[in-house]
Amino acid sequence: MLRRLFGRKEEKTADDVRIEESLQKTRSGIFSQIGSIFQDNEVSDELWEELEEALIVADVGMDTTMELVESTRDRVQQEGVRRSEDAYLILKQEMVKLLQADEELQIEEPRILTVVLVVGVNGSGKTTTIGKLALRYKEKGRKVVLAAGDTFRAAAIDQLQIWGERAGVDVIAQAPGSDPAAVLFDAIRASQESRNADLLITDTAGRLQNKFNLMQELEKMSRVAAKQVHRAPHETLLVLDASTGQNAILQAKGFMEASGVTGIILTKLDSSAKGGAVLNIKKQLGIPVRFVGTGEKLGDLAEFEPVTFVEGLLGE
Ligand SMILES: Nc1nc2c(ncn2[C@@H]2O[C@H](COP(=O)(O)OP(=O)(O)O)[C@@H](O)[C@H]2O)c(=O)[nH]1
Ligand SMILES: [Mg+2]
Repeated sequence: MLRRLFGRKEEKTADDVRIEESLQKTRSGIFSQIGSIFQDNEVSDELWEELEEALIVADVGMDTTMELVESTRDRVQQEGVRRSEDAYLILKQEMVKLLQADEELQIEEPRILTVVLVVGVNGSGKTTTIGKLALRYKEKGRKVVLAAGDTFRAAAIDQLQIWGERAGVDVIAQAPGSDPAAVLFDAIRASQESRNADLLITDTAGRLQNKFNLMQELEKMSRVAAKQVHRAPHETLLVLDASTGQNAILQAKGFMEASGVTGIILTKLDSSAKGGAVLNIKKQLGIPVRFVGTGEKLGDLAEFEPVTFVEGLLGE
């Protein structure tokens, strides 16, 4: 029903299945109770109170919960809805609206070279996700190059090289300790000249112990990209670990101030029961979720789709 309302095809894509399966832990938690709140026949004041409580417990966040309950209740009243089954559908529609991006993802826009920066704290899943993105776009016919911009640790460069090999794409790297902006400069040159690439994805460091330096480093990388390529970086994607729930949102605010984040990649959705936090991200940060990590393997990435996500949480 939700699919039809939003004009989506009924048959599921591989990404739909990945999202649905990775939501299992979240769905079987508090979200399973939301379904039962709507099982009574008639809409009542009690129902709205129970819904509010459940959403807060489900990591949706206070402001977003209030907005969601209010917009759902308003529509239920305006449209004269009585059956809770119909109110449930309205709730789902309001959730989808909350998640929808206002702009297109820039990666697939036609241009000679698209530059993407991937930022986030250590352990959030940056390098892994870059490998997954590389494979995804390579399979879509793009010529992908990776830049090893986390030069702080030798292991980080090696790790990106391993993911590059797995995905079958080139990695541009320099010695540990070199200037990440210089690595990016080289990688842009290489993409434009010898490698003839049209998509450059850049890894970055994530050591929050030295936050000021890190943010300066990221700003410098953005500036270098902008000087060499018109309007670059075209996307700056912040990787957040879904299992950190509300903390992920606080973390994001720090990065947003410095690095002009344009989209969120939420990793480890499969190993978390806190998927409800996704509903809060767009409202709190004004930035859409673009991809979700659904496992540790190369293929475990899905483009974020609000309708699939809401159906995955609350059923179809
Ligand atoms: N279950 C699961 N684990 C993930 C996912 N993405 C990354 N990881 C794991 O998170 C850990 C840190 O990943 P890494 O890419 O090294 O993070 P980085 O420090 O930000 O570059 C690794 O053990 C990954 O296998 C995901 O979507 N699901
Ligand atoms: Mg890394």
